[in-house]
Amino acid sequence: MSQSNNNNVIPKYLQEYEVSQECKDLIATLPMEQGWLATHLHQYQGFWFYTRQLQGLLSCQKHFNALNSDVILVTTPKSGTTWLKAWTFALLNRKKYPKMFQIHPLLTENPHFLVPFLEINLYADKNLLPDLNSLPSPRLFATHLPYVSLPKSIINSDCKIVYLCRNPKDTLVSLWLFTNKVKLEGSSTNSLEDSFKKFCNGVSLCGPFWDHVLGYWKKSLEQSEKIMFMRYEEMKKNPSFVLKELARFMGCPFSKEEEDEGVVDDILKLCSFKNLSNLEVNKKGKLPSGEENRAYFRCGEIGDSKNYLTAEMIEQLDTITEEKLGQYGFRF
Ligand code: PAP
Repeated sequence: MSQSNNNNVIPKYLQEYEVSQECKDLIATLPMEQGWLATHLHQYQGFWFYTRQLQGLLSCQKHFNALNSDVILVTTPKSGTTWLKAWTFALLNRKKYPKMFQIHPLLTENPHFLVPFLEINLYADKNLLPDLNSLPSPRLFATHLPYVSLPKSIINSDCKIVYLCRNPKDTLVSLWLFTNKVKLEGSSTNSLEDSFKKFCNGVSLCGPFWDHVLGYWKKSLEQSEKIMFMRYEEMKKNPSFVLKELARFMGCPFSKEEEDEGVVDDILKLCSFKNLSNLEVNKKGKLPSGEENRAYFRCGEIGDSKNYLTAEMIEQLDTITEEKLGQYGFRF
């Protein structure tokens, strides 16, 4: 079967894309490992990216112009990206959709459709640059890029960065189950043992996980006005407090009237795992890139990883976390 015929049956996100000559030349010089989902991961600027993401990274580093009013969501994969996209989208658009349980884009579209990734969606095509000028302000974008790989305009402008991470045990298990779920039917599944080893060695999407977290943790301590550092576990345990902090950070704090009218609770309810995962669009729909929306909703709990990881695995992950982050005062 020819590549083009073959690509007709392979979802877009699993297709191998032609990358630019610049990207090919770079790849030839980079360390490479087998990917979790895509065929390869390439190590660039100290982190691991799949081929198409590397193309997008180079392109957005060169072409993305952040505006002072932009809000950039940065997450380690599987740390609650979908949830954070929903929260921030709902926060910024709450005046536009006052009857949010009747008419709201989140009721009919997946959060990933509403808040695109820079390097994975907007800049991933070697032949096409997005026109982002007509987007309403404040523009909302997402990325999984580590701090060292961010486009310079994000660092140098006054745009806001919202960073979200999650404890590495739940992150790993969520990533492992997700990649097996969205693999091509009939292809071999990743074993937990192999995925665990790779994750511990830093060879995971935008890994090493701990370096990703540390990069943003250090910067958030230096620049708390610019970078808000969030944890999935805090969102789960204290949602209304964190949502209000987030709104304040993003420059759209809740008014007393809004709080009295229950807008905080409404947004939390709209974006809850229960509500989003039960919507028709998230049960049956797909993203333009082909992933089934339901793959982004599994159980959404803290500590579910203990049902999969052995005691030794848990100990090893805890030890790495303490070794790598403990000295910086960071704990999950
Ligand atoms: P991404 O980084 O690939 O975009 P991301 O959304 O971070 O994915 O990961 C999905 C995780 O967030 C899943 O976690 P789990 O595997 O441990 O269950 C998913 O269930 C969880 N999730 C998605 N939506 C919500 C939500 N509304 N509330 C809480 N957790 C959620």
